[in-house]
Amino acid sequence: MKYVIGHKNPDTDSIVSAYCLAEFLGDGYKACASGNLNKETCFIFEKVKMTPPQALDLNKAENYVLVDHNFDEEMMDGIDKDKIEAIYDHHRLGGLSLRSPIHTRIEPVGCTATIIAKLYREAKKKIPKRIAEILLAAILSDTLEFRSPTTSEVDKEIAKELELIAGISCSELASKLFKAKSDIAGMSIEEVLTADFKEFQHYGTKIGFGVFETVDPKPALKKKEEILEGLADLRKKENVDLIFFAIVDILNENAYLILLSDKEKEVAIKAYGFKVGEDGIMELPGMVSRKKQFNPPILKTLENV
Ligand SMILES: [Mn+2]
Repeated sequence: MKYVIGHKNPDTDSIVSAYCLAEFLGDGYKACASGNLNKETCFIFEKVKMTPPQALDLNKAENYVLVDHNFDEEMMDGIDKDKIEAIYDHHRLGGLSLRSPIHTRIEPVGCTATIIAKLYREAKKKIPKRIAEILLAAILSDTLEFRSPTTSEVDKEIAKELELIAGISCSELASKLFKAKSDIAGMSIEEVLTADFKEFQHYGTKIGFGVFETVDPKPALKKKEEILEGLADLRKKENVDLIFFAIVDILNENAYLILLSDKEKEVAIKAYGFKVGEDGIMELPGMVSRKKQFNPPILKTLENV
């Protein structure tokens, strides 16, 4: 069996794209969960009454198809890179070095699910209703209902088609998804910090960057002290040099960057040019996207040290 698999700490796009691409490719392909599913992902699979992908024994895979990532650091531990046969993604290239040629489909769109929907369209294959609904959910989730600057015209066009097939409007589905996404009840601080946590290396510096997207940042901001303790633990555990955590206010389109120590403060000030408040938090007006807004200035800052 060939496994279709997303990145570590999977988000809705990683799980949905793995599921739908395995469906599209058909016989011989199976979607595999790349970690615990977040509340938003659980919500959408429950809503359409489908069983989400399960974790599988990675050693048993004949081959892998990666979705929604291409960085070494984001791949599941235990993936044999010689067995990667294809990558479908919408992230910048991360310097992956392989021994053999593979298929790649990487496009600068807002969501991997958009690329999966395009595959159906190109093959003139009808998208089943429930597949349309989960693909639409992934697009709304990754683009924050088209608010994120990662959004492309293609995402909007595909979403319109999916709305019709799924029989649900973007605004109705998005508000349900965002409610599920914002719910931190019953989650430990570590779970909140790592639910959407990515690691990467640049010019010899290891960086961890967690994001929590919410329709109401207040409850998370109230937990600032716990978040700082959690970040200190996580920095040690993940052995990263710098650790950042952004609470993203989806509806007001801004972010609160929690800065653990002077090291992070210094880089954040150089990168973004905003002041750090007395509470150690930097407000980032108009910024919501790690891929397009949070990360690139940090990379640039590390290049110029
Ligand atoms: Mn994605």
